[in-house]
Amino acid sequence: MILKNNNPNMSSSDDDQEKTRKQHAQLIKELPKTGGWFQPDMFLYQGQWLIPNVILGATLMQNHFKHRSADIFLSSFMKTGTTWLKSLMFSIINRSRFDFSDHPLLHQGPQSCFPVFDAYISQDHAITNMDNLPSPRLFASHLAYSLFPSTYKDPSSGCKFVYVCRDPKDVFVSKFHFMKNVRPKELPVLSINEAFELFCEGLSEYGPYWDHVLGFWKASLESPNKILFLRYEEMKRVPEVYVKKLAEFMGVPISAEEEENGVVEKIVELCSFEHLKNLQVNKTGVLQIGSIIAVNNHHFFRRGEVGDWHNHLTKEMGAKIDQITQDKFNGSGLTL
Ligand code: PAP
Repeated sequence: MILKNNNPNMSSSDDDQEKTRKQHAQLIKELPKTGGWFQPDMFLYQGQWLIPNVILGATLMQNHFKHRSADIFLSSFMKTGTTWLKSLMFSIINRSRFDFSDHPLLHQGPQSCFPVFDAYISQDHAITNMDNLPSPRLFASHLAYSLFPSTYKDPSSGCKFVYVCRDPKDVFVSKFHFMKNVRPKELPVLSINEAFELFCEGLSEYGPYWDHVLGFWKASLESPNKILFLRYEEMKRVPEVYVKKLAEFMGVPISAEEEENGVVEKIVELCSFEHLKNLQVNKTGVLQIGSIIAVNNHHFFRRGEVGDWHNHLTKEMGAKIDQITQDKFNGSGLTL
């Protein structure tokens, strides 16, 4: 069953949204399912493995979300650098509003900078609340490119995506550790070997990983002004370059005067892994992700390194992921 994709610019009443929620309950019953990493079940919805609440989020977006030309989605697969990008994008766009020495990031942490769209949209009144947010609105999402409404993706809409990808070996290791911390105790333990096989088969939330990346990669080739495609490893190497790129892409380029005043370095420092990890809010705070799950902020800051997979995977496991990556990306022009 495919839910009807209405024009997201049409106004949508609570009744219409209620209809989508009811259809969603029926939809879930009809989708292929398998065991989840964070919940008992995940379901294959339009090519992506998702938990029910996120499928509801996707269908609400497809049917009721009213986009604006200034909207920017931070899109990513899980564990590819979302928290970092959130901090960077928030501090870049708000750099003249806040003093670096008394910045909201210091007190609230990156997670509260802007909504985790996939979970937030299904909450009561979320669509109305999003309608009331000032432009430019920033949202973070792990949804695949193919799930976004065509009206949002149309180059004439003006809406943008910032996409960040990462070496899948490090993504797997990061996701495995995160899962160990938040997987409900009632579920059987998922060993690293079992999780590895599932990840390689594409069976993990928001997976398959490679399809997720390819979706945004291909779209970024077609519309480079609409989709900024970034790599975590490159950003770690030269973060200053990417602060400038992000600012340019978001329509708020860094001026020569700002550069002279060290604004780029201040943003890099504010958002650095070491700085954020050691803030009190990120040591003790808790993120409530929709009604689904509450996660301690410190779980979003583990190692923040390139190549940590060497400490957790065998050479053979690394080679297996590399081979899948090579096969999947063959002919796409994409290398990681
Ligand atoms: P999410 O999908 O749950 O939102 P996400 O933020 O995308 O997670 O990824 C978390 C990873 O980014 C963690 O990687 P690790 O497990 O390999 O350590 C986390 O440590 C890393 N990370 C968080 N903040 C930063 C940062 N400021 N700079 C670099 N890496 C970061």
